[in-house]
Amino acid sequence: MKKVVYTLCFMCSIRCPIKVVVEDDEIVSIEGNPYVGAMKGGVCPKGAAATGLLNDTERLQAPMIRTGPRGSGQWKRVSWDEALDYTAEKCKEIFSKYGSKSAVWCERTNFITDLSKTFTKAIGTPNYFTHDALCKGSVNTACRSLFGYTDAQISVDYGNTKHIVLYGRNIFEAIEVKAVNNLLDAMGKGAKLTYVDPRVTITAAKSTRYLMIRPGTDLALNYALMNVIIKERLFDAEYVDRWVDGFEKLRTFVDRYTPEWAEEETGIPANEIVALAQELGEAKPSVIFHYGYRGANHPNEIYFRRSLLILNALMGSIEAKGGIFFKKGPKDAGHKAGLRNYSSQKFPKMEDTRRFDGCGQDKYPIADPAHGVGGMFPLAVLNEDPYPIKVLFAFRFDPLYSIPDLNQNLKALEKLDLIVSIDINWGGITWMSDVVLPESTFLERSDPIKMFPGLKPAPYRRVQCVTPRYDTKPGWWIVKALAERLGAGEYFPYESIEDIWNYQLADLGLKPEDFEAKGFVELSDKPIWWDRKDGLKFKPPSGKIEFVSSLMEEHGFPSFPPYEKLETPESTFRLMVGRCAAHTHVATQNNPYLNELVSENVLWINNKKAEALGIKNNEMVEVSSKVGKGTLRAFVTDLIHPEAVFILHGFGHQEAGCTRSYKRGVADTLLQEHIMDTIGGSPALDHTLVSVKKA
Ligand SMILES: Nc1nc2c(c(=O)[nH]1)N[C@H]1C(S)=C(S)[C@@H](COP(=O)(O)OP(=O)(O)OC[C@H]3O[C@@H](n4cnc5c(=O)[nH]c(N)nc54)[C@H](O)[C@@H]3O)O[C@H]1N2
Ligand SMILES: Nc1nc2c(c(=O)[nH]1)N[C@H]1C(S)=C(S)[C@@H](COP(=O)(O)OP(=O)(O)OC[C@H]3O[C@@H](n4cnc5c(=O)[nH]c(N)nc54)[C@H](O)[C@@H]3O)O[C@H]1N2
Ligand code: SF4
Ligand SMILES: [Mo]
Repeated sequence: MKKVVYTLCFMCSIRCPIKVVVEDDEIVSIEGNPYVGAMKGGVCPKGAAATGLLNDTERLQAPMIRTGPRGSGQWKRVSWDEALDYTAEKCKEIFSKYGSKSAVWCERTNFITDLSKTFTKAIGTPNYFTHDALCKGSVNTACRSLFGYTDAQISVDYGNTKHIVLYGRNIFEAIEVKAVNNLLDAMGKGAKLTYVDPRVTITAAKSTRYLMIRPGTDLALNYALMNVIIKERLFDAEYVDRWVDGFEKLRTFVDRYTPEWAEEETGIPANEIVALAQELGEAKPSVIFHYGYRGANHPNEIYFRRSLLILNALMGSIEAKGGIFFKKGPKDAGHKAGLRNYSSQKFPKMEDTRRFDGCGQDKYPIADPAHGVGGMFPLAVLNEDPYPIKVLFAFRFDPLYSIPDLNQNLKALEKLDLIVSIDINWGGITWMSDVVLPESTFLERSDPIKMFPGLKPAPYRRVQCVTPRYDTKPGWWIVKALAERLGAGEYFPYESIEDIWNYQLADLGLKPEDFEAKGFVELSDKPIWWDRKDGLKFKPPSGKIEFVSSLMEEHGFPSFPPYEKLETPESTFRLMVGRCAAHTHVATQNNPYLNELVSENVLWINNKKAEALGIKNNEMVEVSSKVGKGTLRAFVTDLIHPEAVFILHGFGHQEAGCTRSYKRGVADTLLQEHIMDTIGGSPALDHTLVSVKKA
């Protein structure tokens, strides 16, 4: 029998709404949800390759307990009861010695995040972190320093923009389907796209203006843009006057950063900078300086992200059509409450609230404690600071390949007494685990409902399309089963996914059946905008956008420290990393279809530099940094700045069970030094210096 299921893709964390056609328990087709116009009926290559994941014989198929040394690939297949009992016994032993705070739960935020938080609170550990700080944590902190909202609470009105500036936000390869379609629509109506990157990406190729910037110098460009915008009075004076606190401080600060000064630092001609500022001034307020997802990632990240948001504020583009907007939730749409959470129940008092990462505490006082600072994990383990960490639960996050300095990560993992991963694939962390608990894939499971705030807030639902192909379980089942064995089952008062949905929806006056027709329920018919004249709701004490941030200054961080010049020593390159349209981070390299599209990474190197080093296109080269080295093929090209080299993230897998991705290319983490933004907590993913020679 044929059926149509409206659900959410999970081949990456964008979670696009999709329509899945199923016949006799097999997937017939996957396309964009037709009720969501911006999907235009399509999905990206990874979404289309979901059946490759579903039917993969090399993915996790049953609970496993390690029998040989860590990383040897020797496993015993066990029942769920055996795996869960074993995990609980080990935990009890370890907790009796070190306390439950010795456990860390890490995850890529997902639809059971509410339940993972419930789990850590119920077992009594303050140690929970998400991928966020390793992704856009510094954007998050920058946003809160200016508006009091996180970056997750703002978004971009691509469809109505007149001019968008992207700094290494390679939107046409690091894809979000709706954003890409909306931006293409705007460009069809004449919107301009300025793209800034040391590398010519697909986005550069589609842009109206491309600026090949010296790596790591974007902040200098932005200070010069501010300089011109203020001197030539190109800003939205009425908006700035009404909504900005600290404008005079900014004016004095950027006075020294002229376009001529920036030309020397960035390599971008001064007249280009002036022309760009003038064009943006004309298009305002329908202008977007995209604040980035992860982007440049140098140690001055927090100031770079702030500079982007400040430029938006100068253009009056915050809460403007074609600019940036605040996402609205159920309350903005007139509801008394939103989805109900399990994690807001009353939990026993924690004996020790010091966190492994010092987030919101001593080490990262203003980074977001809701996500933590994941980069601190290997350091906390190795230095036993602030106390010994002994247990790791890794849920849909791979700390081995997703935190810089792979060798340091390996040492930290070796020091743990118990590693439990809840995943769908073999990967860096699953391969190093003691217990592997396989989750069903997104096509085989239902998940808790998720609220998508936005101009029209709407809860969405992921529903099971087909029966699980192997002995796997959904995350909400696994976390409850673990909690029960650790004496914390009472905080998980559900038996089925329907129980969870009904609990979540109780205050919204909705029922699970309301999601059958389209997969989501819109809480508002019209887009909700706040009134730009008097209705903007900024949260800092001044009630305004704080250029001089009270959050930062109160914690001893200056709002405008002088710009520090960046040198790349003659015989070295900045190692830049990024994504391609065919893969998700470190997770899809072994997918049969996606592996066929892109099966290994190569080293982009500038042709003149390559010539000087005697390196020819396609030859094998050795790349080395202070912390590691690797050998891969060279891609010799004039499409990259001479001071930079580039590799795709996600390759260099060492899991022998994955025959398609095993030892293909080099892991960026192997080469990357563990350098962090000391305020926002994000890793400086593009800052490491490497040298290159013929292999
Ligand atoms: N296909 C695909 N799409 C995805 C994802 C995925 O894994 N695969 N992941 C999603 C997620 S979680 C994220 S965070 C986003 C990431 O989205 P992006 O940040 O757009 O993605 P990256 O590919 O990491 O792009 C980084 C770019 O920054 C450039 N760069 C490096 N150093 C500098 C610099 O100093 N200045 C400037 N201006 N540019 C620099 C690099 O050349 C590279 O092109 O993508 C999302 N979409
Ligand atoms: N060196 C380096 N580090 C980085 C980055 C980089 O470019 N270079 N990028 C950073 C960024 S922007 C991000 S967002 C993070 C991403 O970091 P991660 O979240 O670690 O990366 P992913 O590859 O998305 O997925 C991690 C794991 O989730 C598993 N998984 C996928 N789907 C499911 C599912 O349905 N259920 C379960 N249980 N598991 C699932 C995958 O098999 C994989 O093992 O990495 C950050 N770290
Ligand atoms: S961007 Fe692609 S992989 Fe990610 S959720 Fe959307 S369709 Fe799926
Ligand atoms: Mo990310």
